[in-house]
Amino acid sequence: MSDKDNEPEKRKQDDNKKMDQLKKFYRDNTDKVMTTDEGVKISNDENTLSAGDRGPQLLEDFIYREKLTHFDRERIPERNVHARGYGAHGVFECYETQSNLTKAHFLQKAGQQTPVFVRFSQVAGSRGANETLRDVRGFATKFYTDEGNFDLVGNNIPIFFIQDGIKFPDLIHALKPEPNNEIPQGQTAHDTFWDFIGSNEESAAMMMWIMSDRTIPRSFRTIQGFGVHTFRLVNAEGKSVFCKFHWRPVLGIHSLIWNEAQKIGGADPDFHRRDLWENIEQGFYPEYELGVQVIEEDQEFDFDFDILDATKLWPEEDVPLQMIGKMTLNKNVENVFAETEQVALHPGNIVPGIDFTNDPLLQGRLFSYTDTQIYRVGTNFKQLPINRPVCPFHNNHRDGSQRYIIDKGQVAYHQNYLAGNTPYTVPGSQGGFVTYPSLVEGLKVRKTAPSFLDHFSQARLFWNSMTDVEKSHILQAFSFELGKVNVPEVRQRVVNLIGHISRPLATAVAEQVGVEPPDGSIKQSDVTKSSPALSLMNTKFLPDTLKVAVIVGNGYDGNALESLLQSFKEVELKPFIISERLGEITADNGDKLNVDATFLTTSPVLYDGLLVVGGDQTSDQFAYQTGNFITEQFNHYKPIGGIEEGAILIQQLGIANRPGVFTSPTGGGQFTRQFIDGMAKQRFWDR
Ligand code: HDE
Repeated sequence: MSDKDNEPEKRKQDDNKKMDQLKKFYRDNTDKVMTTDEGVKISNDENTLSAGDRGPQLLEDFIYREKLTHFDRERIPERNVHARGYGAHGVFECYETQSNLTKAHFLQKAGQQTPVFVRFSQVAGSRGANETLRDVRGFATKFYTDEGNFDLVGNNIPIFFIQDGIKFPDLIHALKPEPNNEIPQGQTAHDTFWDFIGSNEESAAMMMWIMSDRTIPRSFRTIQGFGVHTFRLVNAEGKSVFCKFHWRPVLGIHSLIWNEAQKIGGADPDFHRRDLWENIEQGFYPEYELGVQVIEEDQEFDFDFDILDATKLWPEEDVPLQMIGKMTLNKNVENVFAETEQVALHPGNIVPGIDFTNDPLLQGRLFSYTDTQIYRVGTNFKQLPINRPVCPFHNNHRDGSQRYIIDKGQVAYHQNYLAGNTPYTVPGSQGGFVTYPSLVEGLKVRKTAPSFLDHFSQARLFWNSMTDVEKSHILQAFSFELGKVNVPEVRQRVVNLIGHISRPLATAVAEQVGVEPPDGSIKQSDVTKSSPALSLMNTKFLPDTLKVAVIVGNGYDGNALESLLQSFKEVELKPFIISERLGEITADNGDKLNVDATFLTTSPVLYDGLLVVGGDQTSDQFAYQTGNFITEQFNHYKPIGGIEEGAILIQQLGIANRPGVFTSPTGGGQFTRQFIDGMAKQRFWDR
């Protein structure tokens, strides 16, 4: 984590090729005269030109016409999936040369830096959706390399629902709000989604992942990212390996719990973007390591799944993850529309040293992204500042709506004499992209490969890898989601599908949603293997940047709190002072403290832990509101600390001896340590 006051770190924000390029397009309107888009200074921007004080308005008013016509066209179509998203700039740094694997320029030297732009998103919701809905999160990165843009357009889940892109519109039509009433927004808990799942066995493994806590992340800063598909890496000698890309968050992978996620949706529908924006503004730069899993060409068929099947992961225990670099997000955008909304990410954007495989889902994506971007942003979307590469780019593409590069000269075709046949192509030895010559043979067919037909082994592997707590959350998730499905037969079909993965789970879900357990003809997968890397309980637990609600009232113990806040700062825990009203509160020693939020303007679900300090001049209402905070934090398994009057309030609720609840009459060293360790642990499931 970067230090807030670390100036060199902060300066790095603007110091890369992409930012230099973008800065040329910034416009600062402060202290400037207002003009029309044609540059004419404006004398009055509040009244339309009218015929007399009370008369009709005049069509000749070019100022009014320009303002309104522009406003009328401000919106562009939202992305048909991943519409709600949030982006940031950063830098990727290579740990050491990967030249044995790839000739990709940005992976050749230790310490080599490449500017990046990342857009996180949720799949189902429209642009205004609440951000803590249960959903897959997109994790899409544009690397502005010296040899062109490489986009890693991934998700926070390593597999996908379907095996062939032709089914994508069906999946999304089922997932989106139902077309007859446009309900529900951004959620999978409805009939058509579960009808699709129950009718498509290939979605079984993904079904398990989306019912896990992965789909209710705590923060964009605590999600993993996966390229999902099998790509190729190709080195300078032309040797190729199969590869999967992973992002791993330095803070560990952390999630919300369902009840909390639902309440946050009301308390702060912008929860994830606010978290990302605030942390970057404060200099707490989110970091993610990039890792690759590699399978040699001659090992392609050594696995009990097809490595081209996007509904399968490569267990890390079988194919280890090698960390090759780190990304730091260190700058918020200047303008969300110009940058985040207009960015066009595309899995087809690759650079020499990276190539595609025959993964049919990847192949399907290669078509769709450019197509939708031309529709959504326009023919010349690649010329927009956020999308253009940082290396030179020249070709014979011309014209089209809103083109603003002015290509000089009379020639716009290849094979010419007039311009010395420029722009010219170069062979692979000089950086020209050469497709890896993989062997392809076979009949033209429309069918699923037989090697893609095992749908349950990895669903079972995932289930086997979960701890009891995670399993109970999956059961609750199924019970909620299917509980919202109106047609019993749809619920039954999903329960039957779960029966192939775990009969006890299917039986428990059936009981919750009022249908029959799977009948005896349905066989549960006999896979016994597990992959510990898949459990969120095996991630890292750090106190850094966690939010502590600190409830304080007038007459609080000034010395005790001062010392606690100092200790929080040292481990980058972020305290938020909560009290009855905004303004200042006064300690017993005369110290003053500024209140960040009141019981009315905030909510316990927005904090990772709670410290109750209280004060000896507080009201009954204060005690009542504090009690609500404590109960909610307790029910969500979060750490709770109390000193002075706060300790008494906690004792009165009868929870002082429960796991993760720390009290002390006066605070002090041991209490501070216990509380900070408790914060790092984040949840006390044994409560
Ligand atoms: Fe996408 N997907 N997708 N997708 N996807 C889009 O492209 C599509 C898939 C992903 O922040 C769209 O520009 C098809 C897998 C992300 O701008 C669209 C198929 C994965 C984003 C599209 C898939 C993703 C998108 C909508 C099946 C994880 C947001 C707007 C073959 C590896 C990128 C747009 C951003 C966006 C199509 C499957 C991730 C319609 C046809 C698998 C993160 O083109």
